[in-house]
Amino acid sequence: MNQWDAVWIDINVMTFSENIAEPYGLIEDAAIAVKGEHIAWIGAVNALPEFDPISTPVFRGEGAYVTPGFIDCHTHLVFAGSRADEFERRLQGVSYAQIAEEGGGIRSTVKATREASKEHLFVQAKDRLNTLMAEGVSTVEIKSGYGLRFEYEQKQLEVAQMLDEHHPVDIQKTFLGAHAVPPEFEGDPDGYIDEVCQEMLPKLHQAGLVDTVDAFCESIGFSCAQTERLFKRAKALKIPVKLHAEQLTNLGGTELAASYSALSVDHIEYLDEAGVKAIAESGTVAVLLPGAFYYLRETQLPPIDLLRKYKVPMAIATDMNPGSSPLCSLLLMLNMGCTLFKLTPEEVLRGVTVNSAKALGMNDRGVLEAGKLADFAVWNIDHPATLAYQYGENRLKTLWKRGQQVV
Ligand code: DI6
Ligand code: FE
Repeated sequence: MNQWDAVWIDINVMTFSENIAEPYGLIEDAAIAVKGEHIAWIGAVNALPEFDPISTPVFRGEGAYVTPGFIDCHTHLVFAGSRADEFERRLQGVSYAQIAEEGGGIRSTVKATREASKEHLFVQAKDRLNTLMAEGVSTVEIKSGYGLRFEYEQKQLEVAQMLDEHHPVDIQKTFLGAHAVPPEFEGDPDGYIDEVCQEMLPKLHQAGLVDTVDAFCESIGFSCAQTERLFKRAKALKIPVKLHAEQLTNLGGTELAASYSALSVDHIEYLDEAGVKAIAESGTVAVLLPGAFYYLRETQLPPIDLLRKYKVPMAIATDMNPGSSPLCSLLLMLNMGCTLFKLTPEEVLRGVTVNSAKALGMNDRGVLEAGKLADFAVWNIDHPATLAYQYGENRLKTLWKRGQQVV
């Protein structure tokens, strides 16, 4: 007889497994058995093997739908300060790029984040993480990039590390030292990239604080040549890369990222067909960020039809940050992905599960199959598309992380 730690019955499971041809990988009237941190068995309830019903807790879902725990694969949620004043200015017609050129934007958050204590950053970031978790999120990527000097980037990444250790949500730590040129290197982006490549990255990596490396490749950020120097260094250290690319203009960062087998390229509103082909070949995930598109009132849509044509996996994330997406809700991104980008509810839900796991290079989660982590969310809904269709009524009943109930 099977010895399991818990069994769920009376549920409909959106597995997103490639082995199940139904939309959403749906198994109706399903059961899930958990052993330790993993799924031991999953399938239709009438095929559930025998187990000891006396010693095993059995949870009844009363017809609820179950998804993999959601994965927010692009956030900047460790930061201090607020940019409400800039919001007011932008509403008066000043552009995001103009504010950045005047030394505001990212730089104003850098100032506040440098001044903040680790404890302050931790408490604020923990609240944001709790907000995401209350909507079914169980894995989050967090970028640095508001320190821009070794000691401050280290502080930000250490806070991300503390969250990973002390919060149930799993964290991937991304070094985004090449987010903006800091005041110390004003007018000398190449000098700053030298510092990033020769000092910051190797030391932070050695301290165990860097899971992946990212850069802001943009007219108001870093050039392709500068980005490539960083990618070369990351490759030498065997750290996977990803890139903020073609957000405001097309610089060709996506092709560069593809040539370094990047995990993902993110934003990509201005991506062209050559870029889409390049990531189709490199297996790079397209991370779409509808919150930043909405908040910046962008009008250029990402090339969704081309991404579909070349079968590029698409992920959706919050980009949670104080400047271009102060929106701490992945459920809202599901709705925006459909309304703004015309994605289907199934596409956006794949975008926060199976494809966002791919974007993080994690193959132990994002789908519900035997052997994967027992990370799953139980929803009080009667149709899978409800999660994308409506917003504001949070239908999460419970969230299970590595087999333990966390919400
Ligand atoms: N792109 C973004 O959307 C964020 N960073 C980036 O490289 C914006 C960050 C900010 O404005 O603070
Ligand atoms: Fe971002």
